[in-house]
Order: sequence, then C-alpha cells, then structure tokens
Amino acid sequence: MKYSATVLRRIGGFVTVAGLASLLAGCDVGKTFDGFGWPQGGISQQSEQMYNLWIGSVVAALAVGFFVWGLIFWCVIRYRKRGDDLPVQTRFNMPLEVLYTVTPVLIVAVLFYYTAIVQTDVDKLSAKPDMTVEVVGFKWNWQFNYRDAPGAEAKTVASTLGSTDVIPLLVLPAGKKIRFEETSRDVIHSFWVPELLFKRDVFPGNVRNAFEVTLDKPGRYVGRCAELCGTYHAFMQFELVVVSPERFDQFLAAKVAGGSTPDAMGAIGFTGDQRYAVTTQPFDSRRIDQGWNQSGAVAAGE
Ligand SMILES: [Cu+2]
Repeated sequence: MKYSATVLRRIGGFVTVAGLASLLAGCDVGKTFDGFGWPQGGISQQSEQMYNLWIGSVVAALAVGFFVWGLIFWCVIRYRKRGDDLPVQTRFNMPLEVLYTVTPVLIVAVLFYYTAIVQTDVDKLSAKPDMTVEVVGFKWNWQFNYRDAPGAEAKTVASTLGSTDVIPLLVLPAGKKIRFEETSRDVIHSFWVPELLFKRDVFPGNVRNAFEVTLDKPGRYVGRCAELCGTYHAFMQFELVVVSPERFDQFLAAKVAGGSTPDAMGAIGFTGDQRYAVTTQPFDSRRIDQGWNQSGAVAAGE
C-alpha cells in the first residue's frame, strides 16, 4: 500500500502540472508551435475561443502522451529481463485500477465541458444581429445578398454575384454582429474562410444554416468552398473584405445605388487591381481565358 500511495502522489502531481500547462496554453504555447496546425490570429471574436480550446486540448493530449510514454519506457527499463527467474506474479492493484478508470473519465469530462461552452457560444444566434448576409452557393460560384433582416422572407437590399471571370468579394464591417444565412441552389457546398477557423455546410432545399460572427480585424481573407461539389469545386473561391463600419456604409450605399462591386470598392478608396480579389493568388480561379480579374493567359482546361 505504501507503494500505491507514492504512485498516487506522483499521478496527482502530474495532473496538477498538466492542468497548469493547459491553463497557460492559450498564451504562448500556440505561438511557439505555430498553432499546432491551425492558422494563428483568427479574425473574429469566436475564432479566439476556438483557437484557445484547440491549443488547450492539444497540450492536454501531449501531457497525457508524455506521461504514458514515460510509463512505458520506465517499465521497459525497470522490469527488463535480468535472469531466468520468474518475476513476482501480481494480479491486480485496486487503487490503481480505480485510478486509471477515474482519471480518463475526468479528462473527458473536462474536455467536454470546455467544448460545450465554446460550441454553445459559437453557435449562439442573437435576436437582433447588426446585419444579415445571405450566402448563396451554386455550381460553381457564390452570391452574397445583403439583407434588411434575418429570415428567408427578408428583402435583399444589395447583392454581389461571382461569375466565371470575377471572384466575388464579400465586403463586411468590423465590430458588428453579422449573421450569415446559407442556402444552395443545387448541391451541398461549404462556406469556409480559414481565418475564421470555421466553416459551415450550405444546403439546398429548406435547410437554412445560420451562424454569427463579430469580425475584429480589418483586412482581406481568402474564402473557399470546403465541400466537394463537382467539376469546378476547386475554383469556387471568394474573398472576405473586412472594413470599418463607416467604409462599409459607403460601400453598401454605392451598391444600393446600382454600382458594381468593383465600383463600390472604388468608392471606399480601393484603386486598380485592389478593387478585385487579391488573396486567391497564386490559385487562379478563372475558368476562361483573359478574365478581367487578373492578367495572364493560363485558363482551366488549357
Ligand atoms: Cu461548392
């Protein structure tokens, strides 16, 4: 029993250290290890939470991993074969049996707790979002409808439609609660902006997937379809342009007045090629030669 007490104390110490490491994880570990495969610096409030959950989970998994690897190597060395004598034949150790049943259950419970908290928050829909944008996926492009209210019956006040030549821009204001409502005209697509650390399927029919984000970093970010939807799935790209609320109002006013998206981009100070998508490079989304989005000659199928 003395032996078991020592082991118990050691495991207790390990759990404490692992817990502390997980707490610190969100701060520096992510940076040091390049986000463990996730893009760093998400651009929405929701992405920060998901990022911290991811880093905490990986650190907890690594802590358990190192502990188990340690035990394996300790057993291999400490109890290696030293002679022909049969080792002491023990059957079971009740405290240890209980411990290695309870500890994993605790670990799963903690992971579940934090996952449920973050997921509930990320999925939360407010009664009155600051603005609503309808995302329409179709083979093989995107349409973004700025709406006057949430819901399928709301009116579209302005619209951006991607074409074979032009990668559509989704211009949105920073610091506002934005509701996305997704629908598809044909097959299942998936709306994905990697920097949001989030994607959600776009369904045809009467399923209208919705989610909300508050964007907090102005800039330009590539968006993609993340659900294999057909021949030109890989070309189904768009660009999210996050601007200040004032500039967004000007952009929307220019669109409502009947301007094209490049015109409206011009109205808020973007010039030349900046009025078109700039982040899908080096991937070329054109499906025909001489698209006016970029210069160059290579087109799909040639
Ligand atoms: Cu698609």
